[in-house]
This record gives sequence, structure tokens and C-alpha cells, in this order.
Amino acid sequence: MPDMLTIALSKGRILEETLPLLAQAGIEPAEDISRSRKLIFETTRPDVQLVVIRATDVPTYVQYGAADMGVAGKDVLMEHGAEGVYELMDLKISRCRLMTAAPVQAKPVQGRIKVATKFVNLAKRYYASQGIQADIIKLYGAMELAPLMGLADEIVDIVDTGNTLRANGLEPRALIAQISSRLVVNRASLKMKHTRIQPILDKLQLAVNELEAQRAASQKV
Ligand code: PRT
Ligand code: MG
Repeated sequence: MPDMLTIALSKGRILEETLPLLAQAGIEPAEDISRSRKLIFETTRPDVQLVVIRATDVPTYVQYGAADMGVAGKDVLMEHGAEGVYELMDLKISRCRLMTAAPVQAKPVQGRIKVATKFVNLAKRYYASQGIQADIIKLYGAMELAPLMGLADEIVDIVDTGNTLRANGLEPRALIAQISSRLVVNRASLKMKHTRIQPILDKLQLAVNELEAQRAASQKV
């Protein structure tokens, strides 16, 4: 179907939290995504399909228009650069913080600091903005291990409860950014498919507002 509207979602926690929002916008996968090895899913709307990919690939699919819309963490969008992509909505899900962390009570490093992270571009920008000379070391996972093994003095990573840091003898230091998931849209798609995208955006915004109101109410109790 040439006039298909394609939405890119990332496997994992973002997917789980996005599906209820999409459902409120009238878009539900035709089958259980978590029980399937498929990557493309039809939905209850014949003109809308979902593709389920790696979080870090979502901005790329949307940037090149292979997907019209997508949902990705602000961390992933900042790292990618996401050129040619409109960030249209804060979905206020999968919230966490992007932070620097170091071994508990470690003394400040003299001279150049070694930083391990998967967010290389972000880390470079952050340390430069602080006037700190940093050598950034790219890792693909388990950043917490790097200081323990002497690979790095600090890490830049996602922190939620802080349990992962604590379990590895690390402590959070500086807050780089508050993170949540964002709805992104390809620039050309927004023009060409505006009449179909706008109602989805409107319904999603209502669903996001409702969820926020529920959260606020449950915190008051
Ligand atoms: O698996 P893949 O490498 O493709 O991606 P991923 O593991 O980053 O995917 P996923 O599904 O885990 O996370 C996708 C997005 O969720 C991230 O890009 C963030 O925007 C958001 N998010 C929200 C988180 C967390 N909370 C989170 N807690 N992403 C990762 N974590 C990890 C973090 O990396 C660390 O290992 O959880 C650990 C920290 O949690 P606490 O509670 O111990 O502090
Ligand atoms: Mg993962």
C-alpha cells in the first residue's frame, strides 16, 4: 500500500508505554508484538503500520522517511542529532535522567578525564560546555563496569532509581538532561500526510494529558 503511514517504535520499555497511548489514538497492533518475531505489524487501521526496531535506529528511519513518525528517548535523539526530523510531542513516558557518574567518593581527576559511554556525541558536547578536557571512550553496554576496571574515571549513562550505579560502587554526579520519550515526525511526511497525521497528534496529546492528570491525582493520595 503506497499511502501507508508508518510509525517506528523501539522494542523494550518505550514500546510497552507507547502502545496504550497509540491505542487511545485508535491505533492498535493486529497481533501481540511481544509474542512475535516479526518487525512490521499491521494495525486496526488499514492505512497505518508499526515497525519495531532498535531504539537508536528510530531517528534514522524517520530522518530518511522510511518511517513517517517514530517514538524515541530524548537521549537517543540528542545523540543522533535527528536532522530532518520534527520533535513534535513530549510523550512523558520512560522518564529518566542522563547523568555523569563516578566511583563513590573518588577524588577529582587532575588533567584530562577519561569518560566511558555509549552517548559519545552527547558526552563530547557536555564536557566541552563545562570546559573540561575529556577523552571519550565508546562502549556499547554495561558502562558501570568501566570505572571498576580502570578503563575510565567517569561514565555518562541513564539513571532512573540509581540502583544500577549503587550496585557497582558508583554515585551520580552531574545532571546532563532530564529524559523522556518524544514523538518525532519526518518533515516531508508532515507536509504530505498532514491530514492523517494531525488527528493522530491531537488524540495522542489528549492521551498524554490524561495520563499526566492520572499521575498527578495518584500522587496526591
Ligand atoms: O537494548 P538497546 O541497546 O537497543 O537499547 P536500550 O537498552 O537503551 O533500550 P531500553 O528499552 O532499555 O531503553 C530505551 C529508552 O528508555 C532509553 O533510550 C531511555 O530514553 C529510556 N529509559 C528510561 C531508560 C531507563 N529509563 C533506564 N533505566 N533506558 C535505560 N535504562 C537503564 C540504564 O541504561 C541503566 O543500565 O537502566 C539502568 C539504570 O536504571 P536504575 O533504575 O538502576 O537507575
Ligand atoms: Mg536494552
